Amino acid sequence: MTTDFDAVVVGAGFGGLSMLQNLRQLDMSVKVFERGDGVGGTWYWNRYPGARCDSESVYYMFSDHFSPQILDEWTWSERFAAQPEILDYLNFVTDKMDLRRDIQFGTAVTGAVYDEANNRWEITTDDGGTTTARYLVTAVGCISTTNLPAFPGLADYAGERYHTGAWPHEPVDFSGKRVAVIGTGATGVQAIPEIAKQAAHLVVFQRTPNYDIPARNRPLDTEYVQEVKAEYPELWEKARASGFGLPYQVVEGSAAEAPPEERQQRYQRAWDKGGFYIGLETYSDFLVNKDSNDTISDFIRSRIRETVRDPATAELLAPSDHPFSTKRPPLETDYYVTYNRDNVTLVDINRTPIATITRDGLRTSEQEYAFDAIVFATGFDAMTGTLFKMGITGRDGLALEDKWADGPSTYLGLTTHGFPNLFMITGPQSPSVLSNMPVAIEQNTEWIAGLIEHMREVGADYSEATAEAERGWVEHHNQVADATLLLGTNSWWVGANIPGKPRTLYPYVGGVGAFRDICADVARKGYEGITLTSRTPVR
Ligand code: NA7
Repeated sequence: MTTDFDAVVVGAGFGGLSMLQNLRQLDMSVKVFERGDGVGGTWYWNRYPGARCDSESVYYMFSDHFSPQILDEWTWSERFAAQPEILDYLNFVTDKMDLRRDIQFGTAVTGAVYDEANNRWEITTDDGGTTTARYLVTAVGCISTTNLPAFPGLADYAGERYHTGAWPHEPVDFSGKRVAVIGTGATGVQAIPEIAKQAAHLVVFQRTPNYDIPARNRPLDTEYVQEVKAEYPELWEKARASGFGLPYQVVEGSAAEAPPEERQQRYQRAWDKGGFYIGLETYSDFLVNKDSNDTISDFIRSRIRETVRDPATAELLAPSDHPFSTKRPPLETDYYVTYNRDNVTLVDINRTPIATITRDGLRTSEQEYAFDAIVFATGFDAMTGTLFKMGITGRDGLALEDKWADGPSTYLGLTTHGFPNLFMITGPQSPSVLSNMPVAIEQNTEWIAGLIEHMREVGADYSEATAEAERGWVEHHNQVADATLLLGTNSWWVGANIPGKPRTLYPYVGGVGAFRDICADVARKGYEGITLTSRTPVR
């Protein structure tokens, strides 16, 4: 069996599939390792009830760059696709492009060490195998290492226990059961209404309320889909040049300076339309102007108070500790109205913290609860958690985890000094989770493939970001982040959900289009900031 490849790619979600396809076009030998037993990444693991994409499905797919044929052949059934349909799509893509034959499933990477003498990466896997490759590309996703907080007593709990990010493959039936959900991020907001429909009683433990926007999901009619398909070339170009990877109509202007009636009308129109339009197509300064942000935050709080019947519950659900969009605003379907059901209770764990998990349920500072099942919707050690678990070690025995002990340091989020020929897809300090993901991913994979092709042309087999270029990128990244309100809010975007994690903005907030231009400029200048040489010894 071959154990040496031109490239090893880790992960077979959107990122891994796109990278494999791009590298194949360069006639490279590629091996993909995927820890799941199928393709899909995030969509393979997150099978909890209600799991759905918050990007509109017609834009949550590979673009015409990847395959115009697939773009034409695939038709989504809903405005926001549910997890099973996205997984079907990714399987469809995999089979259409015959990608499966290069993917080794059920195999996790346990180590990846740069071998300086041979200018190759040595990759070890949990099946005991060792594989070598010139290039190593991580396509491990941004939210792939689950966060299970270390609640005291967790080991003693005797009931059913689930984490939304590692959901069983068999359907879970909550009928007639007493269920707890801990966590009200985008995942909890999707799962809670579905679980409430089944459970005898559901208790939701909330630490921080979010500004949840109505999704207004609906089946897609043929006419609309045909219209979108006809416009795809322009729509994708628009998405690539946009701030957040979506082809929405950017409306410049400050909310704070707008007349109140105009503001109200715009907010209401976008609210009625559903989806992220309210943040993206009304005014453009929510992330940089607190006064503007207050206007939209107030608007959403009013909608929550209108919807939730019990005033005390409504007050708990109305966020006041952070500005809108400084944490990821979830899209909701029946979330707020779920609290009008008789079988649902909301507990504020800021006021009455969870003291311990018990054998039969949990105890807060105020009360004992018994549960048949506890669902942890407690999120992920995002952006760096999975990279650190892989044992990536660069030049001079430097571990990635040590290099980034005080926070990530990258060049364009795609490379990092000291780790030759290592490329990261949607790495920290790239737009990643602040983009509609497929758009960010395609830019990353195309750029990486472009660099490798260029290396061939100039006879190089060694690439490494210079320390100076990296310093420049980190400085720019931080400057852009500092100009926003994002660092002031506790969110997983800044690592606040994981005790001890360095606080810094993990994704790049300068915009998808701006980032694309910067990367294109770097490429045009012969990959400025990256040392390209020939190092492989002649055997
Ligand atoms: P999130 O957004 O990180 O949400 C996790 C939730 O769990 C959130 O409400 C947290 O409260 C809560 N949480 C986390 N740790 C604890 C502890 N220790 N005690 C109590 N509550 C806790 O993860 P999701 O899976 O919902 O969404 C992740 C992304 O997936 C989402 O942003 C989209 O991009 C798709 P907190 O808000 O931290 O106070």
